[in-house]
Amino acid sequence: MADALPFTDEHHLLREMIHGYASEHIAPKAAELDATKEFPREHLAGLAELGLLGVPIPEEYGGMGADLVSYCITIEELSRACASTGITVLAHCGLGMIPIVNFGTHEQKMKYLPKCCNGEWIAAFGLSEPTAGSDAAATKTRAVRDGDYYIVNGSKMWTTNGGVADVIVITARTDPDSKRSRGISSFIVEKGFEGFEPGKKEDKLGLRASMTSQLFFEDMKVPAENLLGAEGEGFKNFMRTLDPGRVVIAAMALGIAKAALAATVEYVRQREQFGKPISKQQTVQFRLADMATRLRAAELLTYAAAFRYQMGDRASDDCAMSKLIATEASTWVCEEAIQLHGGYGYTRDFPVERYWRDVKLCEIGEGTSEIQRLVIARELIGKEWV
Ligand code: COS
Repeated sequence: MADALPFTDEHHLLREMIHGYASEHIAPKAAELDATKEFPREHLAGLAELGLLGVPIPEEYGGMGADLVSYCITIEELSRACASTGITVLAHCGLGMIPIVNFGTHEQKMKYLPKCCNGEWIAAFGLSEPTAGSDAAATKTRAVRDGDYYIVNGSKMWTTNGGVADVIVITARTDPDSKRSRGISSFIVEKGFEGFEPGKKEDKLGLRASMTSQLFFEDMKVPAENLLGAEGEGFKNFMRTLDPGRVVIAAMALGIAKAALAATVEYVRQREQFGKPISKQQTVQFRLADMATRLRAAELLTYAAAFRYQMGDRASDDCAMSKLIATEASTWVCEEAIQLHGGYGYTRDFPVERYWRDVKLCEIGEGTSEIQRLVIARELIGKEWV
């Protein structure tokens, strides 16, 4: 528990509650979901009952009305139990719903948020495209106003929850003549819109129960009232969504790595070699110490970034730094966990290989480590020098 930071009693209680619930109801099924790739719909129903699908969503729209720190705690604890469930909630709540909270009209919020908070609808967020990944401003999907509608053509890639979502916030280019990022707008799309087609589920290395897919728009008719925020502001609004989103990915990685560290401590205590538990070997002790230290440093920066952001600071640098350090440290910790398990760690009989497969995505999604370094460098020396 990072008690050097100003956590409140509510934060501690929330963590305790989710940890207890997730250990009992979610963690025991994580390996099976990974093996079967079954979407964790059953978990979502239980989480909706506890109000955990709308932690940072205002109460008037059906959420818990809690802060970013509470939301990070939620995703950390869920991911510690089952990372596929953690990322599903993250994509639903932080990426799918938060842009509607931040940029939507009252009518849009009333229409979409309560149903997403109570689990009736699943939300998602579509930014990346086959040729617009790290270079998000290269968006090719096109939206053309036609009377009371926008006609949208194009596709999205790597959309978490994409194939199961009822409502998806997407970007599309509305003005091809404006500077790259300025001609982009965002829209709220419903799965029943004419011309909308989700692609197949991607076969991924990890997070195998989460649903990642392409989305296709062929003359998709989007009512003009589903424009989210002002025309031309879509890119900036997504960037504003990604700042806190990156801290949440850091928290997700921490949750997975904490599970890996706990599993490793348990293993080295009972595994005997050379006549004694391997936990008595100094080389093993030093590795554990390094794992715990790197995780603690990452945890402190992650929650410091969350506290700074929720005090009203944009904090792009701290958000990017927290994602960079927490995801790289967590991947390293999971790899060490496999090594300390020896041959057993390389099998599916132990959970550490799954933790490593799951955590790797955190270095890629919501901006690769390279993009985080670019954001940090730009904050330091200005964009023109990078
Ligand atoms: N908050 C608010 N506005 C921001 C912002 C932020 N964090 N970051 C950039 N902007 C604004 C800029 O100020 C600029 O505004 P003006 O047009 O008024 O000057 C505009 O957005 C464009 O920014 P910029 O010129 O820096 O955009 P670039 O194309 O150079 O690249 C990066 C920006 C690379 C940082 C961006 O494309 C990025 O984050 N890429 C990774 C995408 C990603 O994370 N994808 C994961 C999928 S989402 S699950």
